[in-house]
Amino acid sequence: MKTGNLMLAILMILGLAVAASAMDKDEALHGPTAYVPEATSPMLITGGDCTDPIVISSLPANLTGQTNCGYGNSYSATCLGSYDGGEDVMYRLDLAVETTVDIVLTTTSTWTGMLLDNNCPPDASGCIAFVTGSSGNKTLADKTLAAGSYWIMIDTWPTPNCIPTFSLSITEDVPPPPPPANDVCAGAIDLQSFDTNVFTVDLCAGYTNNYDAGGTAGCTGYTTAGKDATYKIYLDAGENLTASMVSAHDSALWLVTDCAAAAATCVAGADDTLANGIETISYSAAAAGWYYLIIDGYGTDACNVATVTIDAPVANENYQWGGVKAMFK
Ligand SMILES: [Ca+2]
Ligand SMILES: [Ca+2]
Ligand SMILES: [Ca+2]
Ligand SMILES: [Ca+2]
Repeated sequence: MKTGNLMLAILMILGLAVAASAMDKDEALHGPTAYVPEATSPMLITGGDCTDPIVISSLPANLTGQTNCGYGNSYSATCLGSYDGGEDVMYRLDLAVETTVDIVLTTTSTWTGMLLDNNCPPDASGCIAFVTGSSGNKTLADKTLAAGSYWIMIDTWPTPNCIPTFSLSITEDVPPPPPPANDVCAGAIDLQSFDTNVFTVDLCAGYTNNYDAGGTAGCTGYTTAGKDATYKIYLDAGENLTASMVSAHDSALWLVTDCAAAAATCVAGADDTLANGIETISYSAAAAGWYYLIIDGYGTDACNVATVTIDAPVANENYQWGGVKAMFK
């Protein structure tokens, strides 16, 4: 019939237009898509669909010898795009507390996809995360999930219609401990709280690089891109502070009045020697106030155990540094 032919022609043109606009590199590589008939009744196999997922309730989970062949194509309108036309297997991850996880699909199969979502069936768009690709393993890394249940679906862009064998591992990311409080000036340690004027600090023990004295225009003459620790001391106008440090790395130390503008408010700095050299600063307070001593280094993220020696005024009621009780007015 004429109308029928016209409709067919329109559909063909529309189809070609859609195909042309959606054609990307993956599609060009993949070739024709095969169609796996969608499962119309519940799959009577654990993992077959959302009603009976494979439940993972403790971590780490290392599931080897997994497959989705024979699990049916239950879902093909998910955030995986073309990568959900094959058979799919569903996992449910139950978390009792907020957890940061790494999810890794290991397989030699091609055209595989993996999604993570808090809904099942998975959302057509706006999954928590997904990963697809023509080859290789698939990783969803560093996903921080609140307590609750999550679904992981593993599928293919046919062909292949399914993945004969794969491994799924879910491991908890244990974040590194937070840096010491005196990594930044907000947690600077008052020098007069020490019972000695010589102390060590291991700049590699969680400290980070927060402060840079700048380049040639800065008060150390060089950048201080090393990891830094902060100390503070209250000086009256005219009081002197002498500080030195030595470390196996190319160390640097500097004294500032405002850590938020450390380079600009630096009043003394030293980076005159290389590794194992002694750096010394001496400063006579121009005004009363808190001064922040930054124990630092030259190289990017450089660190080591540093030995710091302080000569400074100690309040009369707080005689703690046996050898340095003098006021240097
Ligand atoms: Ca599917
Ligand atoms: Ca720091
Ligand atoms: Ca630094
Ligand atoms: Ca140095």
